[in-house]
Amino acid sequence: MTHYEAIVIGAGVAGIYQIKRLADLGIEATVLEAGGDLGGTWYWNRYPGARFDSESYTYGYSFSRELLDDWHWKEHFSGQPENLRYLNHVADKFGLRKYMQFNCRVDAAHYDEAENLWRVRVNDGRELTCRFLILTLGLLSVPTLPRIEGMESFKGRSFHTFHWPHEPVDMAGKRVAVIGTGATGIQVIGEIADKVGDLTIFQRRPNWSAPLNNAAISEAEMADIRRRYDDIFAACSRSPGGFLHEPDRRGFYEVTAEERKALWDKLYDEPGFGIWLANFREIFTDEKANAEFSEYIANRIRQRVKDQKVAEKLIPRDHGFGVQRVPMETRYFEAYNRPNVHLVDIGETPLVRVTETGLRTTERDYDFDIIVYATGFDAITGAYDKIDIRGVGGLALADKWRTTISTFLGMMIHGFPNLLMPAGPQSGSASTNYPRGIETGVDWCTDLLEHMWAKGYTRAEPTAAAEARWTDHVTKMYAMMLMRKAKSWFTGYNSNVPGHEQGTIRYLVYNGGAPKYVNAINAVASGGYEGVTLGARHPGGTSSPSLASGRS
Ligand code: NA7
Repeated sequence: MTHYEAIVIGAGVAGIYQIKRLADLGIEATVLEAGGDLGGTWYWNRYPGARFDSESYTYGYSFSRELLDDWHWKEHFSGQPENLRYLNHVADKFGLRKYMQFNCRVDAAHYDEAENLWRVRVNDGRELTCRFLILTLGLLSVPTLPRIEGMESFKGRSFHTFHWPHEPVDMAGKRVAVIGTGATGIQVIGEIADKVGDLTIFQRRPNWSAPLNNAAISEAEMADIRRRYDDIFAACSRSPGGFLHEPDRRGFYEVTAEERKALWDKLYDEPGFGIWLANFREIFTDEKANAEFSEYIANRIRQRVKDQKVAEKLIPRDHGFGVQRVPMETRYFEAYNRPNVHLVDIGETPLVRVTETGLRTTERDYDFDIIVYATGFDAITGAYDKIDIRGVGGLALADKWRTTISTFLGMMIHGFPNLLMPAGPQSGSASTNYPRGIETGVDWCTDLLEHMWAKGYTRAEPTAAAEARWTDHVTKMYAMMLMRKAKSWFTGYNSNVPGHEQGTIRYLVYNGGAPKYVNAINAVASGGYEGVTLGARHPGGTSSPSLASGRS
């Protein structure tokens, strides 16, 4: 049996940085990755139009000056192929690939109390053991398909956007259906509308969306960005979302309607999430302020979409702007002005089944060559549910989290010793510019490990009381947010996952903003990890970590 001091599950953005930290410390560790290669989100999501909504230079890792200096982001919002190249560049530059095992899906991870270690079962039949289990599973890594009849019967090609084929898909002249108009559907539709024969969009509920305003980055501009990296990352760490965009601190009601409109006109034409995150803070908390801004965006949609009946269907009625994740778009609304693009409102005429030749709604049959499912993810906890994770006394994590999620700082769980989640549910990473969040989470987890190794501890587990306090804090943060009323993956809603389709709120993300989160976790660390019981399971046992010499 092979033993490691630490096993990291998932070789995405978080797993790559986590193994870098462990490798630098000389710890014997491995990364188990279900995919055929590294990259996580950027390995899987190869659909046309997949790109950052974060400014590229705020998405890259900040840990290495040399890395920052040698990478040239080619676009302000870089696309999937380039993003995957970047992550491969990072792994190669720091020699991380040798620690990674691909095509290794972890089926189970059970805590062995007698030995104080984790037994990890891989789908190739191996059982590995480790002292520390570090889960970097991704927030949106378990795609979900609709539960409609006949999906296997379709004779054309069909795929979820997450499983978009690695080889190019020839769509020229084809009749294509896209189901779903979340961030993904909106990216795909804008990208393929002028490249396919006919495009039919099946929309259940529209989403609020605003222009990405992407542009290329020249050599000179990139040189300037490199000079400003310290300021860029400092700005990200000041902002609630880990972005360059900071809220407008003026009170919504302290300025005139004209001044508000002037800000919105400016933000609408600027790149990225500014329209969402550099807005008045009341947008997120005050129904009236939100309604006024939503109406502003609705008018923008009316101006961009020629057929006013279609425009009205693209305007959300069940939630205001920004209370769900705001998709950023490129030529999305203009797609509906094309004669080859058709909108089907499946809120009115629901999908009934997939047929051999296409889709059937309550109204009629449609024939297609390709069906694209842009139907989202079992977000944030889905990847945890897929592994049979058992803690003290054989308690299944899926059972512990069945009715309410509870964690300590979003990174540890009572009853699951030596299990760390640098970007777990209820952590800051789930609600921020992901790399900014995971660098914080990975550093905190690694600091805890270093503390344990230095002091000779072999077991860490948060107390039930500390976990209850954190979960209560996370829950209270939702109380002031309009977001709590919207059915989206932020609140744990997914119509395709049994148990999550009711829209009963699940407290999955930390809404206090990155600075507050970082203060909270740093206070725990500097206070000697109050709330975490640190101990040596076997008083006589060795505590020194096994170093990277390999030990089988
Ligand atoms: P989302 O944002 O969860 O969107 C999924 C979309 O698919 C949304 O429009 C759903 O409609 C629709 N959907 C889901 N299930 C069905 C069924 N069964 N029938 C019809 N329509 C359905 O996922 P995305 O992939 O777009 O974005 C996820 C994140 O990835 C995004 O936030 C970025 O951070 C990256 P609904 O609104 O539920 O009515």
